[in-house]
Amino acid sequence: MKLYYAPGACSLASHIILNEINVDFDLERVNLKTHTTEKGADYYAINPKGYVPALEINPGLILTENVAILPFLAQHDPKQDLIPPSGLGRAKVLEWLGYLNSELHDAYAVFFGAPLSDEAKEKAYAEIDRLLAYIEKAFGESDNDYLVDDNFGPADAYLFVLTNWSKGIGHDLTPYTKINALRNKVAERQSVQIAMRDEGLIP
Ligand SMILES: N[C@@H](CCC(=O)N[C@@H](CS)C(=O)NCC(=O)O)C(=O)O
Repeated sequence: MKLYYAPGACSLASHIILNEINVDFDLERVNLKTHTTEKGADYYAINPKGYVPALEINPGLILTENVAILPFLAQHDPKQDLIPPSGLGRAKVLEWLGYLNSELHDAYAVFFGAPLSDEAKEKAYAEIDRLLAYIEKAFGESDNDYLVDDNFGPADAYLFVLTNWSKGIGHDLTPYTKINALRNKVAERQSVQIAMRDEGLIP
């Protein structure tokens, strides 16, 4: 398998899950400005959507979209801990992935387009806060160690990656004590440390 990624982008969640499942995989960095890969390939020819992540499962067989790639990779976990194979537990993981992808990811993405006025920034921070407040409350009211039950999984990796962006956009994460506790636990995982190091995000 090969993951097309950009350092620190949402593709980091797939990178983390690849490290968790103990498979051989390659990485190829994508320059999202020029849409070329580090090997000089035209990225549009690999993923016509132009964005990361893209997972090459076999030569020429490409899977895109976080909500498809993350459960696909997680189900390859030999211990079957990352995502339940069926039933409500699996649906709960997909429920979180849907929320993170279509709500929280979009709210952060506003900062990665054209520069925002101060007023637009305040509105965008407020939207991120509204979405995080839901997570803080829902997760805080559960007895779970992770977003779904007590097992780390793709939704935790995705939330970790999205909230990593707060610093770069000047958004204050400190009020979210439950989310921060979860983030700290996720950050300690070897899979996360290795992925971040391999993407050049930490020494
Ligand atoms: N719907 C896509 C969105 C992926 C996405 O937004 N990727 C960003 C990085 S986090 C990207 O590549 N942006 C560059 C671009 O759209 O050209 C998914 O969930 O996989």
